[in-house]
Amino acid sequence: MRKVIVVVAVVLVTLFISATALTGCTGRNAKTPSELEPVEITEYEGQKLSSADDFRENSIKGPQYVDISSYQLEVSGLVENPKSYSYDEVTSENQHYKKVVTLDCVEGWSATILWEGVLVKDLIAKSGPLADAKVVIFHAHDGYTTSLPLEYLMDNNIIMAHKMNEINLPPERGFPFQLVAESKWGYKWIKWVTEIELSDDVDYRGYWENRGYSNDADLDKGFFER
Ligand SMILES: Nc1nc2c(c(=O)[nH]1)N[C@H]1C(S)=C(S)[C@@H](COP(=O)(O)O)O[C@H]1N2
Ligand SMILES: [Mo]
Repeated sequence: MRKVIVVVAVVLVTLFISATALTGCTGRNAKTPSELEPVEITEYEGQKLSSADDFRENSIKGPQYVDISSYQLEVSGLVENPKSYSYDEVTSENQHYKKVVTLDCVEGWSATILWEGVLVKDLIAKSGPLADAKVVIFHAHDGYTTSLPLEYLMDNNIIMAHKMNEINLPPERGFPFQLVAESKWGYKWIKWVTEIELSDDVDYRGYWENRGYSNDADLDKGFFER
């Protein structure tokens, strides 16, 4: 008999707690405005922007659909502390930066976008680059790779973007992250970034670089190897 009373009491207390929790929750929801899907902006500080739809999708394996619940960004190679971050850790634990930058593809088209994201140099600093590290090799979900000098990334505020024109990157544009490789040809703007690997391999060549495109990829020089 005593057992039955105890069980009944426990059930009642549980019901009471969940009821208050639920009403409390409903009350809060009623007061908090619901976020609507943000809309892509077309102009920023007087400058006309291109749209996320203005890109020619020609990635080596087509658009990648990254499962964000299992996604991890690795910072690896010649660092004191290799790290692995979730999407939320990258975007909530680092200062965000915004900049209008134009992507120029070797095919002759370009797109001017307001990018927003975190600085690659902040992520690298958190892992502590070793003295031998000279190059950063970026890896992507589709197997694509490209590399850039560590110095270029540390001396410039190079953004790894999760937003373009105030919306989250669409899957075709590289969600969760695209490198905004300012002043470099489009093939350095790696999409669907999964790993930032510090290396001493100054001769490393990424996917297009290995197929004849300049490893410097400076916009003001040609894109074929001299
Ligand atoms: N992972 C990955 N990133 C990539 C590519 C790719 O094939 N795979 N293509 C590159 C090239 S050549 C360009 S011009 C830019 C923009 O390509 P998009 O128009 O297909 O978005 O993404 C770059 N980043
Ligand atoms: Mo390109």
